[in-house]
Amino acid sequence: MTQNRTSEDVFHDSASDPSGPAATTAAASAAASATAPATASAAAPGTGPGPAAALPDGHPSARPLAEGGVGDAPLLQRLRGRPVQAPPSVWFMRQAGRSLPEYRELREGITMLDSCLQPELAAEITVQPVRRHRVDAGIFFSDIVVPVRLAGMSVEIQPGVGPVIEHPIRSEADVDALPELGDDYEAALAPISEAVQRTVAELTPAGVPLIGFAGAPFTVASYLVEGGPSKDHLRTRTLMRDRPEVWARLAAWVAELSGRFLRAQVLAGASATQLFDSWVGSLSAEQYLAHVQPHSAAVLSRVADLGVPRIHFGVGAAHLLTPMLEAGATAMGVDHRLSLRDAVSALPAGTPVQGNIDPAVLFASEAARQAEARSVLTAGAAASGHVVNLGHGVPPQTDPQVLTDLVSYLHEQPVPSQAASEGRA
Ligand code: 1CP
Repeated sequence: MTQNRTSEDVFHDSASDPSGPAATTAAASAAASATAPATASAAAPGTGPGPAAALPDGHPSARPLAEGGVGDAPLLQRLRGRPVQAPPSVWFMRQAGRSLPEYRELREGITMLDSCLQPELAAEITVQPVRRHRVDAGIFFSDIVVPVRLAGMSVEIQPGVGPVIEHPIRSEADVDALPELGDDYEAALAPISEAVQRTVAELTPAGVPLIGFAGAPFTVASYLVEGGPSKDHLRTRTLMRDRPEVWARLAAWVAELSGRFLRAQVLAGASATQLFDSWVGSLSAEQYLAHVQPHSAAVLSRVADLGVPRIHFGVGAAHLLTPMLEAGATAMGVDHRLSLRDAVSALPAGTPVQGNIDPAVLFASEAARQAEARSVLTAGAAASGHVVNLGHGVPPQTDPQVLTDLVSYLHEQPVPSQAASEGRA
């Protein structure tokens, strides 16, 4: 554990990033000062819906880097679509977890979900990949089914399988019996808030923001209905078609569950959010708009007033990019099946993007990996802001050194100009 080390020991040189506080456009800073209270102006997003930032005093995003906060960290500026003079920003989905030997060591003898609910452990696991790889953000170590457990339902994450629900939700009676999300649920979120507070106490002095996350209603509900991982989500899609009103009650319940989980993380110190709708690609645009988008919008609206960037990510969801943005996201995560260039052209101008290095290159030659990294940087430069990520999570068998080397390679690259990205330079 790190409690005997100061964050300066842990992060030494990254605390004095030579890029310094990032530049903002005149329009973006004018918008920020016009709408946000002085203490939180650095947190106002440049794009997207939502009123002025209302973060608690002392929140890491309420102060700029120069004053010991993270409000203007380059990664956050890029997520707000503001131009930044700084090396590329990068983090990896599933950067915390099984690819790290120090994670496997800490997890010995404790189940996945129990480890998420021990604040000191969850904070340490969140910080591990930041310390090792020098990525530009932490992703909170938790899981999309943690709130299901906190609401009182019986769920386990089985090694090698994923989330397994003891009593799947398949009928109207099952939906009637869903636990109420009252004060008990609020109290149950306390270990999440504590874990976030412990994490940001370590990350903030190094200028590294924490990204909070939640599972979107379709993806979480698909585990609840199927009872575990599923390839085609057939039962869930059948429920949506057969009993749309029952589906709508289930999805609304999940939206409240996930939305409150996400809000607790932001209030406790997370500076950006990501809504994972990993399995939404199995729906048509028509089904998404009718039965899912309003519920995902309900989750995102739970944090809109806090003014932190809201990233929305789905797998195989090229046909849903704009509807997912319109659910109230301010930036879109793109998986590796879609070219980042096509994603940028398909999205409304000014939409920041995140992605999308193919995880397969983590197992290919260094030359192939670096070529993919450069190509993703070039494509991303056509967007108003680009944060580098993989197109999906880090595979457990990844050699951690490959990730560390990829981060340092990315940090050495110039950010290509928009003209170069468009083939004009
Ligand atoms: O014992 C272990 O180490 C279990 C592996 C593991 C880990 C490390 C699971 C089981 N979840 C997590 C943590 C986790 N899950 C994080 C935080 C860490 C990080 O990203 O670095 C996050 C953001 C998630 C989110 C999550 N859980 C998603 C969305 C992202 C994605 O990968 O698409 C999903 C779909 C889950 C469900 C889940 N949890 C775990 C597994 C193996 C799965 C997927 C199972 C399936 O295929 O359905």
